[in-house]
Amino acid sequence: MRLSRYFLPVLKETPSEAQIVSHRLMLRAGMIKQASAGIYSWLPLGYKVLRRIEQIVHEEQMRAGHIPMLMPTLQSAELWRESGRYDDYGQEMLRITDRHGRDMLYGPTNEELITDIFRSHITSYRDLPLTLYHIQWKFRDEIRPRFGVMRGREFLMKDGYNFDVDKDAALHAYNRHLVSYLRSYERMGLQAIPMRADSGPIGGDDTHEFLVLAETGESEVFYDSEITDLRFGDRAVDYDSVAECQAVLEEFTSRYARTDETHDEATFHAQVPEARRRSARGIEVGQIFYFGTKYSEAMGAVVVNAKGERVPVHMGSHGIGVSRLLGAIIEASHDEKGIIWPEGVTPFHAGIVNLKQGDSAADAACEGLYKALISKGFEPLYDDRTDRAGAKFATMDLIGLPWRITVGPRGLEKGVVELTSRRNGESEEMSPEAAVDRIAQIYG
Ligand code: P5A
Repeated sequence: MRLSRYFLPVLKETPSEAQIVSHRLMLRAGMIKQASAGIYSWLPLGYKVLRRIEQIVHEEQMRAGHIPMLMPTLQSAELWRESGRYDDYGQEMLRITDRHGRDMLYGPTNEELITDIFRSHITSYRDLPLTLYHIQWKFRDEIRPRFGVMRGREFLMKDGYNFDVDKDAALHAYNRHLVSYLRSYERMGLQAIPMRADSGPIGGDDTHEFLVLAETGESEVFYDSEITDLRFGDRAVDYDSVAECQAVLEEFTSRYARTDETHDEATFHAQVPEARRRSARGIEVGQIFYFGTKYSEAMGAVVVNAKGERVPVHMGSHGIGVSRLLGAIIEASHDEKGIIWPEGVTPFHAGIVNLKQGDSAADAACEGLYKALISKGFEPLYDDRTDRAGAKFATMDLIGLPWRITVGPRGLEKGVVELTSRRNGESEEMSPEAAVDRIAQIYG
């Protein structure tokens, strides 16, 4: 993309309505624009990162054997009356009446809709296990939408639903989700810690929230500091292996880590030596639930098991806050100049800054780099405007591309350009060809 032809409405001023750094930076970097309270338009740069996060989520869900689909945003109130949640959900639910006077709602989650799909088509344990998921907009009429995309009213969620013949099989699905979530967050450059939590309106007793530690997080958390040393890393887990998935669950959840809803001071003291006790704040970027037969019993989602008995199907649901993740990543990765995107989610792989637009050698070298990167499958953002160098650097720092290639007539006389890391500011001179190779290596 050439910046002269892109739509990147960066703001010079710090927007006064934004209280936390990720919200400020998303507005300043021209990623989002508020449409109304808690509802945002995703401008091109923000949309690009959103799509990259979605892509990682899709890849990791499919790797775990979960099946993508798409359900609508608007749902009929009937299904929610069947489960009993129509009244329970209260004012958070946006209720709509259509022209025929039918009660509709903008889905805050999809347990009812997916259970209805399941009961219409599946009657035998032979069709299980089954996990379906989608990435779709949700609406919750939050009383205090704030912090930009962190607590929106309209927000993008990946929500997945497992259907299993009994509790053991459903707990394996729970563990599989935990493993796939650990992998997903690490690919986004985040450490998200599973913590025992409360299940709220979704239901069930088994639930973990995934929290990214950050001062601006809305949740208060208590944990054993040893947990922050755990990394999922590159390990290959067989998602069909009950033992392997269970081992990961045990490794990541055996130490004390709870949100304030389930925190118990006496247990904390009994289990964790004082030097390792931590209390902090965290951003909830996902949550997994096992709720057994709560919905299947209420809605008649029944299968015939191997013994020929009709049993309600065991279920769980599993959510990732896709749009919230942009805020969480920025909270975890920024400096005073702007965002620092982890390579896994960056909107462009590298920025190209032409220090002297109009200089024939600089222009030609930038064009060469731009085309070479594209031909290798990368997306560069080429700042081909006539602005002064300082302004170009400030924009690149603000929007946070992890790598910048700077091209100027003086360097070119020696046959070099400069490759700079956004994270540590270190620069290295090299030939344009070597810069392209280095980018290829980094993203290899
Ligand atoms: C799990 C999937 C559920 O709704 N039903 C389907 C279950 N879980 S949840 O914890 O309530 O939401 C899942 C994740 O969505 C994000 N989230 C939000 N993001 C932005 N703004 C909001 N108002 C908001 N509410 C929830 C969180 O990341 C949460 O973990």
